Amino acid sequence: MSVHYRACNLCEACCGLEITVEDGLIQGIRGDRRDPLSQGFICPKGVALQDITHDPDRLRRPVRRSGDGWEEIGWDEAFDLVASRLLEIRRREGADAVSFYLGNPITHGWAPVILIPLLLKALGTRNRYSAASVDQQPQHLLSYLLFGSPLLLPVPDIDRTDLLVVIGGNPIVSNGSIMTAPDIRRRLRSLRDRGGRLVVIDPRRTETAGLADRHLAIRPGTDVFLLAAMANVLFEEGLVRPGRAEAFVDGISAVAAMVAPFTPEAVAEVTGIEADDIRGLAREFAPARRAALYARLGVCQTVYGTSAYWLIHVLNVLTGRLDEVGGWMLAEPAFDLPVIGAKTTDLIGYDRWRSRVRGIPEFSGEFPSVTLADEILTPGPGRIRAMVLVAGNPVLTVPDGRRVDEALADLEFCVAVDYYVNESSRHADVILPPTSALERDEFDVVFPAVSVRNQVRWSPRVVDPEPDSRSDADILMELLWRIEADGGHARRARLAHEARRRLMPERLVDIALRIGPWGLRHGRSLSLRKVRRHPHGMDLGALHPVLPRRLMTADRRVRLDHPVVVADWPRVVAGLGAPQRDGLLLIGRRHLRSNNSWMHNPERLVGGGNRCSLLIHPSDAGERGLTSGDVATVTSDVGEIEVDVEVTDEVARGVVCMPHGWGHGTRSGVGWRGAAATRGPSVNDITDTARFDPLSGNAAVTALPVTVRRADAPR
Ligand SMILES: Nc1nc2c(c(=O)[nH]1)N[C@H]1C(S)=C(S)[C@@H](COP(=O)(O)OP(=O)(O)OC[C@H]3O[C@@H](n4cnc5c(=O)[nH]c(N)nc54)[C@H](O)[C@@H]3O)O[C@H]1N2
Ligand SMILES: Nc1nc2c(c(=O)[nH]1)N[C@H]1C(S)=C(S)[C@@H](COP(=O)(O)OP(=O)(O)OC[C@H]3O[C@@H](n4cnc5c(=O)[nH]c(N)nc54)[C@H](O)[C@@H]3O)O[C@H]1N2
Ligand code: SF4
Ligand SMILES: [Mo]
Repeated sequence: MSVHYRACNLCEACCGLEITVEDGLIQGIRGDRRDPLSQGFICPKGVALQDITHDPDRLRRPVRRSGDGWEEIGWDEAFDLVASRLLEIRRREGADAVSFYLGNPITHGWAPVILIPLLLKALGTRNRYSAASVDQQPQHLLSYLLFGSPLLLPVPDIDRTDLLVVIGGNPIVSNGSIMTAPDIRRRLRSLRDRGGRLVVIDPRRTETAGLADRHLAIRPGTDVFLLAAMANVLFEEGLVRPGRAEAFVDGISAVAAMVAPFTPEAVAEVTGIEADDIRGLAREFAPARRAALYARLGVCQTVYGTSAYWLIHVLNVLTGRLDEVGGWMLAEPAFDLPVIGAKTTDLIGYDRWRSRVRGIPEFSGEFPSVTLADEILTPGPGRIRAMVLVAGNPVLTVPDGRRVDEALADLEFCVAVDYYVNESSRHADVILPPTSALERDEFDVVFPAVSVRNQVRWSPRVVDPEPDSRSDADILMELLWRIEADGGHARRARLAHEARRRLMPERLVDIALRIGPWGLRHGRSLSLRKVRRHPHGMDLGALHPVLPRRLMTADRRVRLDHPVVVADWPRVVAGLGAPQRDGLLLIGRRHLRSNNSWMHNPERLVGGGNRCSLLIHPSDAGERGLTSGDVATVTSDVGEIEVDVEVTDEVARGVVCMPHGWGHGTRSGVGWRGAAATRGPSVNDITDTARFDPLSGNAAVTALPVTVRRADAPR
């Protein structure tokens, strides 16, 4: 029996795990009490890593499509086949004919983060898509525009604040997002124990709202108006005090003019929040000794995603929270990806080119996922003919999933780097399955950049991978050199490959740590060796002010009235006066035992409260003759689905709510048998690719206009 310590890599909380192993089999997983950040906290998904590791439904060898089934093939044969098909299509149809879709788990491992940019460069394709454009692209875009790097993402200094306003996030369930703060419940409780306050703005009385001093049930999709009105009050009432930020922030007076039309009275009706409450919130927020406004998906996944999230920055800046203790702070990670990333890749930029079919701007070298199916299905030069799917499931996670399904089926060639035959990888010609998380050494290069305390850790593997298996790193490196070898560069490509193998990950991580902010070059002495001496993770302390030093804009200043935001502002102003549609607005939700589309296979995670159901307010249900347990038909402009109903006043009137990532049973040929036996549709079968934030390209999956009726009622 041996005991191992490492970080959980399933979500952004990165909790410390204590894992007991006997004869190569995991016996149990608990929270690591000696982890300085998570202090023993764990959620049910962390425990279920055991099931993922030993899941018999997981692929362990490459498979190739044969007839209507799969046949196992050797790794070399698989790599050669994939590389030759991708290269043949590139030669025939051009570089943009080969496309990538990168799923959420790619950020939970060093290998995809470091290697995929190299692969994209080698392939030379502009057709790159990721889960980020159904998620947080407004945040990255604003960090790029305001601070100069998409990864300079401020987080609320939750452990030291006196007032936290959470807008469109449910950290008690999501465990925090773009905010690595394990055991959020403990942190929010201690905020209240020290006399602080928590305010939640959300159309649903969420689990986080349950802990709050105040919950405001906003009408979905209208945060931009509420936030603009709060800024308006600050200007009107002389509450603007940017403090130290005044020295490096420009454009504050221009912002005053932008928010002028948004008086609390002007927005009260559309937001469903009374003018007095809006004033009260601004008046409470501005003078608080330490305060932060934090927002996530509910704000990003709207047609005003960038403008609304911009106002989160604006309000934090106007009240002197940016870069201040207890406010809106930036981490300084030991592996400084925000700086290294912005300096070493040519991916970073905005609107340098536009998508072929719908003319949507690229951001960071990506097009938004709302246009992926268009680029596959619309004929013409530059059309996507081959896809590389890495750790994603766009059929269930991208709007209008039925069309994504159709598009993937239409490809000439598709390869998936994934260990499940999911609703998307079932379209692949070849699947390359990596080892699972606990079978690989890991070093997190992403989440320390959004952590509420500076921290670093090396996570050694816990169980040995099966013989003849490959990690994500192995797979991506093998594909990379084969692509680089194209056109007679075989020798050079092999040499580069061998150099990368020697460098990654240990030496690369060590170098990055030594030259990074906590390394030798800065008079501190962090190295990989030192980090490895801390098996429970290394706490580098509370966040400290880093601005303007860490700004990466050309003039090292923040332009608050950024022209990109200003140019789109008339749309926001017009939106305030636009007529409202009849019907209901659909929002999403997450469950503690779910993880997007991919953790529904372990039995211990599904069932009970974790199910795909439609929440509807008693009055709305009554009007439609619906009671809990009935099946409802939910119809959008795109299509309809049938879903079990739960009547609850947890959602406001006019709002219905269901989770995404389900619908495994409605599509044939998937390999996760447990998931396939679950009930409920994919909400993305009715979400709409026409609804997106035109600045960042982010999908607007929340506030979807729908109608609801009993499934057995006449149309
Ligand atoms: N309607 C609606 N749609 C949404 C959302 C919503 O709130 N509402 N949320 C959006 C958000 S925030 C996100 S992030 C996306 C997620 O969208 P995706 O990233 O497309 O979907 P996931 O379910 O995260 O897919 C995970 C896949 O990665 C595989 N995987 C897991 N670990 C590894 C690994 O270590 N290596 C490899 N190679 N593969 C691995 C799993 O087997 C699974 O097949 O969904 C988005 N879609
Ligand atoms: N257990 C679990 N944890 C997860 C995940 C998971 O699937 N399961 N997914 C992970 C991923 S990929 C991500 S990106 C994060 C997301 O992290 P969060 O953003 O915290 O996650 P959500 O629970 O989707 O929270 C969004 C909240 O916005 C609210 N909302 C919807 N529309 C609006 C609106 O128009 N305005 C306002 N103000 N609120 C609105 C919803 O009711 C919901 O409470 O969670 C991560 N953690
Ligand atoms: S909250 Fe759960 S899934 Fe997220 S890191 Fe912690 S144990 Fe893992
Ligand atoms: Mo996400």
